[in-house]
Amino acid sequence: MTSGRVTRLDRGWSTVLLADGTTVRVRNIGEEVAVGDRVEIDAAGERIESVHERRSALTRRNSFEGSRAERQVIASNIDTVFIVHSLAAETNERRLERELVLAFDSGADPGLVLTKTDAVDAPRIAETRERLARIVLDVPVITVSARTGEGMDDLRALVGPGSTVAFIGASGVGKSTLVNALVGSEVQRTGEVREDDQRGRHTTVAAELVPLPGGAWLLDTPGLRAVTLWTSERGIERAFAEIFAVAENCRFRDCKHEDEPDCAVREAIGSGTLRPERLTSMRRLVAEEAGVEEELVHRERQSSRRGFRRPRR
Ligand SMILES: Nc1nc2c(ncn2[C@@H]2O[C@H](COP(=O)(O)OP(=O)(O)OP(=O)(O)O)[C@@H](O)[C@H]2O)c(=O)[nH]1
Ligand SMILES: [Mg+2]
Ligand SMILES: [Zn+2]
Repeated sequence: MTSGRVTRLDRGWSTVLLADGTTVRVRNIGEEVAVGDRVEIDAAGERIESVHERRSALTRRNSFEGSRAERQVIASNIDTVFIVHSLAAETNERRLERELVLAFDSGADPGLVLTKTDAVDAPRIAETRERLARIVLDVPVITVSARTGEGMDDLRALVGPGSTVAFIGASGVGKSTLVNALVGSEVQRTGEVREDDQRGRHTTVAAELVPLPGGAWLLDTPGLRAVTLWTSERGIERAFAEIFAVAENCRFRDCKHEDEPDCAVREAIGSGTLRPERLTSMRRLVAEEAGVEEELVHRERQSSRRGFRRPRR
């Protein structure tokens, strides 16, 4: 048996990088495989025999309207997830909140990278940083330009030797360009953004793991059209930590912050120390994850009635 790490997936086939630096393409029969997985390949070198337990996994709900909830592991065994937003485009704060929950839920540490400093002026950078810092709280924020190299050393400093870092974000924000800048060559194809709204064209179509000379790994992902959540471990609590901190002082442990007496969260909103849209966002995300949870429980009941195995989560 040979051990290796999955660097990309194509319809049932995995590309696996082996310890000697060579890659092989093998079938993933029977095993659910994600980019970033550490795997064992069978003696014949034809298929993946087992997948090592994941230290962390970026997991989202993969489904379109009306279809049932399916789990999609975007990438695994990541140490740091960089959430990438472009300073040259309107920053979508609600999207950022979702990405943070996704990142925290993965078990990796998030960082926020604001790209394209060369395309905007200093006041715009300062204003955006300040506005987004109120959402990301203690998460480190760095501003970079892959074009001029500004801030790239700050980013490099967050990529520890031997660690795996992933870049997630909307199409066109500059994820692949960052990966290329860090690697020092054009390993990832990049694409122009539309002039009017700065949207990208989904140039990267599959997650891909790129090894760095220093032993670190970079994971480029396709721009996620929708950041859909799977069931949470602790992501929401961490992404909305300021609300949970205030809620410690609500009279009731299970306070919903609706019409209960002595609700510290409503008081904080009333006095202006907590922004109401944060509570609204949190509720929306809690409801979304509860929906997935409910569907899974429902499905489990149905399948146990039919004598099926419980779906893996
Ligand atoms: N001005 C400027 N443009 C940049 C910078 N980084 C990336 N771009 C441009 O932004 C566009 C999109 O970059 P990509 O790296 O392809 O974006 P992506 O996030 O990988 O997009 P998808 O693969 O579609 O998800 C390209 O035209 C890049 O040249 C930067 O630092 N400054
Ligand atoms: Mg890309
Ligand atoms: Zn309350």
